[in-house]
Amino acid sequence: MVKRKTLLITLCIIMATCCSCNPKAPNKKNKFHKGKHLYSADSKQTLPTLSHGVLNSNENNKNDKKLLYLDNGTLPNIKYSLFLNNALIKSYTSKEDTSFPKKYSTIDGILTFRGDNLRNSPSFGTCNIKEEKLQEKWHFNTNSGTWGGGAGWTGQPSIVKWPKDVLKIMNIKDKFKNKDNFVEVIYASLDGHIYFIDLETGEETRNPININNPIKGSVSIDPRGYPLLYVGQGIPEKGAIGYRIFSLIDSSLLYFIDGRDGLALRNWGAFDSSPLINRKNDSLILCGENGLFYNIKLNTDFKIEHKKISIKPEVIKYRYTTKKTPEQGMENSPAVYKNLVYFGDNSGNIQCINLQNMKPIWTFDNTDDTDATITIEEENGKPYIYTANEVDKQGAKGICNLRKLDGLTGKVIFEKSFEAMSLLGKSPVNGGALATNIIGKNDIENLVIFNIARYKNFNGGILLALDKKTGKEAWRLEMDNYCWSSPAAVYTSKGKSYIIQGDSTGNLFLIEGTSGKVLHSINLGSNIESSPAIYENTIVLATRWGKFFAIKVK
Ligand SMILES: [Ca+2]
Ligand SMILES: [Ca+2]
Repeated sequence: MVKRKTLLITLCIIMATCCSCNPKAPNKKNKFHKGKHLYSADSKQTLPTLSHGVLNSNENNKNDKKLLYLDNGTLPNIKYSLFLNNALIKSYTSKEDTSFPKKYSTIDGILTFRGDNLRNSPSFGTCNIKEEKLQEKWHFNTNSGTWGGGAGWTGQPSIVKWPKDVLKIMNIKDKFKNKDNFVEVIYASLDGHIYFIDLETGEETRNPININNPIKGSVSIDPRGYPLLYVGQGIPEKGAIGYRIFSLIDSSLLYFIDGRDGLALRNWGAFDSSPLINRKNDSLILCGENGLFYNIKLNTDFKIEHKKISIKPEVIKYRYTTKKTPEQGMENSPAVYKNLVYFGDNSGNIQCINLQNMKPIWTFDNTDDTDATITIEEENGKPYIYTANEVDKQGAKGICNLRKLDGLTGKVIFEKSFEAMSLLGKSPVNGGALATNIIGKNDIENLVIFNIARYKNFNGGILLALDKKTGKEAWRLEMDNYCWSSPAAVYTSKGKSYIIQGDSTGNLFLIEGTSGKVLHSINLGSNIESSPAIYENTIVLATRWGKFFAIKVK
């Protein structure tokens, strides 16, 4: 999902197709059994049997592209297959509780895209705001490769306050190891490097890691505070394309997932998706642009006293087709509630999968390409999800639907439709929703806030606040320039909300959360596609052309 070149490459792979604009009701009704932690569509589900181990494994069938029809009768719209370490398996059950812990991370900071498994926490801590102004604190110049530098879409950094004992054993410069309240920014660039920067000063804290290929997605850092970095590759230039896990003790590569996978139904190996790591059961989940969903038992062995970390992954791959999969692949980041994972795909399917047995629970036709990450909120012990689609397969004009769905059934709670445009052609730049929404907290706890690109006019956009219960519009901010960058909310200790929003001409806005009123803006010089991560009063984000910025909210 980078403009120009990426989409050129992607265009060679995709088939131009016209999808139905009519949203459909969810496919199926399933009975749900609410246990202590687990939700299941399968009343006979038994726990536990074995850990990430082979269940009913049959032949080693690496090249078999025939799909098993596992959920006979319950989900006629989806066919899927499961592979464990590349062997086809008939079914799977984890012996462990696969639900995510309520608190995503044990350490301070922003460790994955939008901060946690609900994908609704891009800001850490509270913001002390007096003047209601934005001010540059520092900027950092990246290199520039064929794709430029800085960061693209989704391009969010991680911001990490390391545990002291872990800080000691990593290859960080000594002055930072001994610095009080040291917080490290870890930022992957379109120039092919992952940079390490002191949040306070903008100085480099260690040598960059170079993967020699442009990175578009957002890095993840292990939520246990382990020195592990997870990063996807956006474009193939040198060598294989795929997903990498590095040790941050010595910057060594521990593991590589080859995105061009004989089991996949699409021969495109990029990863814009940012994974989630379940610290309770040592597993990682990730979406691939090859159409595979990965559930990986990491088998992490961290011996801090020996300054050693290793992983020994066991990989489950989930492959599927629906009646609506002209284009395979996922570019958004999986969102999780307990043991239920949600993601959208390039064809506009949304699905919910039970991590306990890797069975799909429901699918939903979300109209068009869905790259914006789904967000989740629990209401009365039940998950609800928010999602919005692009205008892509629909053509130069189409409908962007903002939706709230019941997370257990896929049933529509509300749906609001807006006309939007898209740039087609050899270098398409899509409109509709590319930005991930905000589910409001504190003084905007009644609101969900979406951004629609190319609304009303071709270059324009709109930031829209809707009532969470009804979908009724609470306020709107029509914008001269569209936004792919996700809005992010910060809150004062008293619970007053402010929205941070970057646009495609480099404007960064500070907006009052309750009213949508622009309070201040600064211009960073070029297109902001990246989404911000915010640590207390400091926003970190990038422009497409060569710069990372730390911006203070005063
Ligand atoms: Ca897409
Ligand atoms: Ca698209």
